[in-house]
Amino acid sequence: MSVEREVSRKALEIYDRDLRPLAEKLAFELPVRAKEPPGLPNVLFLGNHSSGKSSFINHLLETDVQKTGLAPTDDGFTILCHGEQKDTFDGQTVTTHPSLPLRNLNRLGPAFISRLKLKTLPNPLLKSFALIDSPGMIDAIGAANTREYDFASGVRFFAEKADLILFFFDPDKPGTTAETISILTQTLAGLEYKLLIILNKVDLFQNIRDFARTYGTLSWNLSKAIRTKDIPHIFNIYLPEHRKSVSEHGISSIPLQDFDASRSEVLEEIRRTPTRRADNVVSDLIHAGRRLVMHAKLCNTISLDYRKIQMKWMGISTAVLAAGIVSTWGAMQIWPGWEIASSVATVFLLATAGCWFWGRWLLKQFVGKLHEYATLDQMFADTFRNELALQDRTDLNAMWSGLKETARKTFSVLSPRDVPNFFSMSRSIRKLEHLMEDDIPKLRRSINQGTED
Ligand SMILES: Nc1nc2c(ncn2[C@@H]2O[C@H](COP(=O)(O)OP(=O)(O)O)[C@@H](O)[C@H]2O)c(=O)[nH]1
Ligand SMILES: [Mg+2]
Repeated sequence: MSVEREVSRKALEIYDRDLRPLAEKLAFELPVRAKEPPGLPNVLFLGNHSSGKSSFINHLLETDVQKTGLAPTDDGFTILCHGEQKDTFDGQTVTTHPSLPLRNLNRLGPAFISRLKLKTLPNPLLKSFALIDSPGMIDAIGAANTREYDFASGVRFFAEKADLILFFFDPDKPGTTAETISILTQTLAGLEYKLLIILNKVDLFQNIRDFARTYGTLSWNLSKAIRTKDIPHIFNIYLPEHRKSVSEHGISSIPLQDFDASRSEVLEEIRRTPTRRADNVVSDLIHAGRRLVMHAKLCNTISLDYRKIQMKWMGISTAVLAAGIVSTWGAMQIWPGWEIASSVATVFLLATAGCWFWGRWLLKQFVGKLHEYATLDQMFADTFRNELALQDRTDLNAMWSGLKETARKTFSVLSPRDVPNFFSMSRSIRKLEHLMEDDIPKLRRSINQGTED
């Protein structure tokens, strides 16, 4: 545990010393882990509604603490942690509790908080990690109508803090709901290293062909949604206490012994959560660093483009003004007196003002367009033209899809004028890249040495 604490301390130091100053200048939001004390290791349960998240929690804790059922039972998140007594607290208590590092949750709004619950129970497992149950995902159209809070932001908040994320699917909806896909592609982009994919309720398959078909569909959907090199391993499980009896089916289902082993592996992964912590702290730091580098490079491109327009129109205005001065002087030489010269001067002054205002208008248009995804996509393509031309950089594209919204928010509060100049930005970026290649891997090695000792 002391290695873990030491790694957390060093990671926080790097956040504060190397990442935060640049992040603040560029209105970039660092992950929650960088802002708050780490708190207890925790496991986040995500997935379609009625895929068995709450049932799995009950199975793990060997008690019926969470409500389960086929109809959507929950519309908010529930945190389960250790307490001497079984108790339930509301969201307000959770966010204001001094020993729970969850104050930042307040920014998700009152609708989110009013649906948040904290349950304590005297289960020894919960002494070493907390569990977070989430409301099931639904189709986008339904989601927009029924949820009064930003579900994706809630998921992102807990996912950044989590040490393990279990993503549940069931034979009914193997990855096809719109909300599931968008959470996987956007909200969890870059956090795949803590993700375990679970196909639950395998007892519902009546034969191997059904199982193979669903497994194939799920893999296919995942390959499109999770854009990492390797497709994550899928754990196929069922919960014995919910198993449909053979007589209910009328037909015998597939042999289930093998899936018992798979369930044990998942349970083992959950029990290992505390030891994943130190590794995750470093992975989070790398993830945050990479995002910040990408964001900084993008800011650099945008600020350069902005300054190009600015310089161009300042240059044109100055040239017109200079031409005006020369022409006025020339006019005075040819037609002595002010009569003609003043008209020439007026024409040129108006032309200068015209150019100046035109430049201002173009800059305003440029800033306005930064709220559009298409413009940001173009800026991303310009920034990483070389990298993207050389090979298929799925990783860059995936990171970009998770960062796009942040970039859009940034440029609603940050003017390209306020981005530090090109040289200072390039220096900061180089320093960060060095940190990612050198200092942080060293930190990772220190964990391995620490655990070997
Ligand atoms: N056949 C079968 N049913 C399950 C299994 N796990 C959960 N269920 C059922 O699925 C329904 C939804 O479960 P629940 O835990 O509420 O899903 P949640 O919405 O993801 O939390 C409940 O009626 C459970 O009885 C399983 O492994 N096999
Ligand atoms: Mg549930």
